[in-house]
Amino acid sequence: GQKPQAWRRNWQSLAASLPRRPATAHKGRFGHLLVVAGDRGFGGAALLAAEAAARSGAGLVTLATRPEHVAPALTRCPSLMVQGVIHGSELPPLLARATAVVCGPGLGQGSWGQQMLQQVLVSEVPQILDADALNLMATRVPVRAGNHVLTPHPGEAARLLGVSVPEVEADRLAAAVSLQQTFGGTVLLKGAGTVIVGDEGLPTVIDGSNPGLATGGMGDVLSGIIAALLAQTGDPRASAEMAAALHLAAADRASRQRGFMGLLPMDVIDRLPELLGAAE
Ligand code: NPW
Ligand code: AMP
Ligand code: MG
Repeated sequence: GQKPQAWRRNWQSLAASLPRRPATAHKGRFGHLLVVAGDRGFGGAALLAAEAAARSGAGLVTLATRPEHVAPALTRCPSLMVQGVIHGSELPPLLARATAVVCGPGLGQGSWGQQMLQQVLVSEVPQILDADALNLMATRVPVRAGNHVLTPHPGEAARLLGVSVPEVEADRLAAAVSLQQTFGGTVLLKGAGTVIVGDEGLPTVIDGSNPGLATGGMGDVLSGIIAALLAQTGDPRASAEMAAALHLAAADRASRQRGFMGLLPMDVIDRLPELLGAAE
């Protein structure tokens, strides 16, 4: 028969590659994630990514954010280690302790965000680059090929490729492949029928759609999930695939309960542990 252009996958088929948790497990085995996020006005994006990561089994999560977000973040989620940072020079000691880093949710495109992104890009830490990290890459900051996962939505993909959103949407598979060829690493193109492309092998499409996800902050949750799985597995592509399927399965559960309208990122985050637990 004809060769498939892409593998179509769902949560059930991907859950098997999750790391095991033996009875003797301790937090040091499940990675230390650094979340670099949240310029002025976008503290929520940082917190959503960090809390989603904590609910996705990361051993430790440190959030590096604008100092004004420290107190609200600790009030909301005291299991996080929250560091207020002002200059890029404050990041390397935090990066040195991280097994993975996610940079971009609510990062802004000003000098604060640029400094933070520069430090992440020069580090060797496996990294998820999302949102404003991608917007900065599209205009100012060159990315080196390597151990990153890029997670553009169609608007961000269009900026990175220098084309329009309808052009991206007209052939999502081709857009994702083109991004991977240009920037290297693993590329996850968001939206209904999320596409994941790595260095080798066929692309993966995560089957299914959920209009409840079409609201602010849902992408920040996805970044946190991918990053937490990357901190645990060290495998960028498998983490991206599992996370996209898990994010959709959690949204499907939440929307069965509450419907599509008014679904919030926290509703999705709340469903993560039960899905992860059932998959073990
Ligand atoms: P249009 O309108 O269709 O032409 P932006 P952002 C397009 C932070 N956030 N299919 C669409 O274009 C983020 O982390 C903070 C097709 C749309 O106008 C970022 O740092 C929150 N097109 C920052 O805000 C919660 C699609 O892209 C444009 C598409 C800006 O990020 C919200 C929007 O993209 C947010 O996460 C699709 N599926 N999806 C917080 N609580 O702190 C998007 N587009 O201009 O990159 O803005 O995504 O809101
Ligand atoms: P962002 O635009 O960065 O907030 O990301 C939105 C997140 O929700 C991504 O993970 C998208 O794949 C997902 N999403 C948005 N709309 C849909 C949809 N209609 N079906 C499935 N996933 C969606
Ligand atoms: Mg986003």
